Amino acid sequence: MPMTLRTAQDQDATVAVAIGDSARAAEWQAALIDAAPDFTIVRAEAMAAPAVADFAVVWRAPLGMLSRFPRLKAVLSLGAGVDGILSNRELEPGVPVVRMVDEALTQGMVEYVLWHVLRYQRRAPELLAAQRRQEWLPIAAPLASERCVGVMGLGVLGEAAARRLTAIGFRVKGWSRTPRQLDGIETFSGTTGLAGFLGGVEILICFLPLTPETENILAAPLFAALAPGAFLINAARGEHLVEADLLEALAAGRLAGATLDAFRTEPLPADHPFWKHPAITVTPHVASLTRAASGARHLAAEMRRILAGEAPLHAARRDRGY
Ligand code: NDP
Ligand code: OXD
Repeated sequence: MPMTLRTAQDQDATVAVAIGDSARAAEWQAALIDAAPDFTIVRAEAMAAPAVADFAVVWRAPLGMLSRFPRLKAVLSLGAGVDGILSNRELEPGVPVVRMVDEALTQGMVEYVLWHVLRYQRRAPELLAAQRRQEWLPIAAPLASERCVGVMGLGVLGEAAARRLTAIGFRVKGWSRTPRQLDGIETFSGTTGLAGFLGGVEILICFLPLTPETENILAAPLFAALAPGAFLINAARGEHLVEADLLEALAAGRLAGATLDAFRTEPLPADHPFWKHPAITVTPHVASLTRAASGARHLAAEMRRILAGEAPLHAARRDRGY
């Protein structure tokens, strides 16, 4: 649902927002008015002259959207992942893309991760299945310090999750593209570091951006390199996962369970096998939602920086794809 935002500032910025969800469009419009009271906010579809737009604020930038705005100073993302924007062939080469970085988004993701990691560590799936059978099953759960959690992607979200998991006692390993050093976390990087990272991991969490290098990474060879009976949590993108390989690894017992928040097709089709699989938990891309109030403050601050001739704080790098 597109809308526009017009400022009364010297440069008279106009921003087009498209998120494809009218309820959230109204919420974002209100939040942007609060965050930038000196801006005038208008729905884009009501714009008489889209050619004057300085900024586009979008979720996945539907085709036909960006091409309506030929004079953009930047495209700002409503989500942390910018794959849906960077892959848009209507994005002009010199136009910066700004990522969503927001404390509330990070906190929400950390809570999602704690929920599922603790669920697996405390053997909740087995206990709940026993309850359904009315079976008293006094199984012991290992302590966090006896569990090894692997975090793929040590960016804004992965680092925050890895630190919190370390703080509550888990043994945490992390993997990134370039070398990172994080207190109390064993870190690995690049393709050469992948095997060392995966070895011994009992709960694997994916926080990678979707790029040509990371697409289909959650596949049979990777599952085989984890500790036998490991769990997978994919809070990144559906395209990271080879779905057939997951089903096969679960059937063979190489993986014990998976929690999936993002899918190749969203909403997940009604007849998809993941819905009813006893070892798969499906959540509908809600691991962490961008909060409009704090997200709009971030957007307003980045737009003001650009209007003032400064570089945005959280620009995606097109050369690396995230
Ligand atoms: P960042 O860009 O901050 O971090 C990305 C991390 O992945 C970096 O550590 C980066 O390495 C690493 N990385 C990138 N490419 C590779 C590679 N080829 N090999 C190894 N590591 C790699 O992203 P965020 O933490 O903000 O977000 C991560 C993803 O989470 C988003 O792209 C999005 O897909 C997903 N997401 C999902 C949400 C949901 O509700 N399900 C909500 C928000 C985000 P380096 O440090 O070297 O750059
Ligand atoms: C995402 C988000 O990138 O929701 O998936 O922020």
